[in-house]
Amino acid sequence: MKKLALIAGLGLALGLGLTACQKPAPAAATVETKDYSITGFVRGFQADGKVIILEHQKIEGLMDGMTMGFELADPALGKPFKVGDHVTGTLSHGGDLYKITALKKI
Ligand SMILES: [Cu+2]
Repeated sequence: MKKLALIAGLGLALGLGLTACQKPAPAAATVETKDYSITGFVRGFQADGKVIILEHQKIEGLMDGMTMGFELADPALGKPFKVGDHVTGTLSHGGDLYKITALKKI
């Protein structure tokens, strides 16, 4: 019993030692986000309305026209729209993230 407790204590000390020796996590790389204007047609919704499918026109400096899903910064942003609506809004892009931050009917 005593030996077990000693081993457990040693393990704990080692564990603590390792934790103490760990370098602080590097600061998350700063991802620069940029806003783009996006215009297109609503083609559907996914993920309980958190994602809107847009058939969008060319987004200058970002991508050609295509139909794809975009995460909505707030699911409430997509609520007023239905499939077929012509919309325009703001797309925030940073790293691998694309997020619609504003949307209105044209
Ligand atoms: Cu696209």
